[in-house]
Amino acid sequence: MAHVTELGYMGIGVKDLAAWKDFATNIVGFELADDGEPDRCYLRMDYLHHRIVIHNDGSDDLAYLGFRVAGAEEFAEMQRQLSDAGIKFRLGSTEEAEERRVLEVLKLDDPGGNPIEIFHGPLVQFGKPFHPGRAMHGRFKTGTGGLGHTIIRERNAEAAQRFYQLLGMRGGVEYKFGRGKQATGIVFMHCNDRDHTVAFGIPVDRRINHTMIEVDNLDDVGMTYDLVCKSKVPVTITPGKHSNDHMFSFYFLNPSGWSFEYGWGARPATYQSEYHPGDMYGHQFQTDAFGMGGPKK
Ligand code: MBD
Ligand code: FE
Repeated sequence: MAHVTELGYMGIGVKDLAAWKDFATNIVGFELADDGEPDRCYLRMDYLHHRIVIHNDGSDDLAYLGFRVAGAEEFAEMQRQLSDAGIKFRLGSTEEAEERRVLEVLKLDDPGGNPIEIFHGPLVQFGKPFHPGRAMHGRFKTGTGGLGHTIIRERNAEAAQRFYQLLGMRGGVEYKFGRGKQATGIVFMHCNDRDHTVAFGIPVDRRINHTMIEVDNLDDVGMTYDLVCKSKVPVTITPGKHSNDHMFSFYFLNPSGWSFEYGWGARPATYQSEYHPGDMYGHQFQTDAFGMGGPKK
């Protein structure tokens, strides 16, 4: 069975491209890359050509998630797997693969209607070392864990879990609130040592709730928190530590109105299920960050 190995890239649509370029470089620390295409620009985190594509399309929402498979064999196997399961997909043209700077790409939708791409062979630019948009103590932690993780909208969590299992991910409920018929849970799916690459099961007002990016130096979380506060960027969830991945992180709003989670210090996936009643400490909601109630004051 072929399986995806990481969230390799994501595309987002934005209303205010100028605000995004400033925010992405001067607040988050991404490197801006512009290939002279009038409708888009790219954000880098490592040697890959890009990790995020910003499309100037006005949507202020997720455009697509790009999941990587190891190579051409796995890419062929994945197509058989999807066909056997009756999942509709489309093989991208040469031009569509080149547009994403990958060797081959498939396009499909997940059960929540989120556009999904499966690819292999990203363009890696070892002649262009990552240069952060503003000073950083360390670097973004991508490696075998990929870009990071993202919480997306799914109306049917069981259908979504089956879909991501078909892509080769594993996982299930890691946060469970309440008991019996009243119980609600959040589902976390992994495909590498990152505890989760996609998660769902909370109400979200658009396709995406947040994307987590990880740094390898705790001081960058502290410095970014100060920078966010000083720049009057809204903090959505205060610094704290998650019970499942042990990430020390905080959340802040981007110019599109969904959040980035900026984290450090995660433990590897446990590869055995366990559940948690909440976080270890901190992580106070400053807004209705998960559509689960107003600010905790
Ligand atoms: C996470 O990364 C997260 O965003 C939430 C809501 C819970 C646990 C881990
Ligand atoms: Fe998260």
